Amino acid sequence: MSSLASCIFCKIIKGDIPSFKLYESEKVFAFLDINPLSKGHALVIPKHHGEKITDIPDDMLSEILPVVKKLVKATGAENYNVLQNNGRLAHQEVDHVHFHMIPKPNQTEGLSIGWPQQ
Ligand code: D5M
Repeated sequence: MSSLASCIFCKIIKGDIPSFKLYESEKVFAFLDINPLSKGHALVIPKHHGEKITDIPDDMLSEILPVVKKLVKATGAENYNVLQNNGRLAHQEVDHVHFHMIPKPNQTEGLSIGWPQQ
């Protein structure tokens, strides 16, 4: 569990940790994943700090999926995964709610998603 003060994603939102920013609004922030599973792998997060999806106010949550959709369209990907992990056993590493948008390359090159097999 990370507090707001030590949360790396809160630091990214504030600009204290650099990121490749893709989108920002009053409630939502999106940036490239530092450890991408494919080219364009993005993370979309609420600016409100909450660990799991159940910790986020509905008005913030409802603004996230349209941003995920915008990013999918921006990549032009026809195949993609949208993932959201909650808790260590569900492979959540960063304790600030985030949605992964992972474009799937058309070719066999590129990395596959590991989570479902683990
Ligand atoms: O995924 C957490 C994701 O967060 C993982 O794909 C790496 C990414 N990450 C961690 N630190 C950073 C920074 N500093 N910039 C960009 N991306 C980052 P999870 O669903 O919790 O397993």
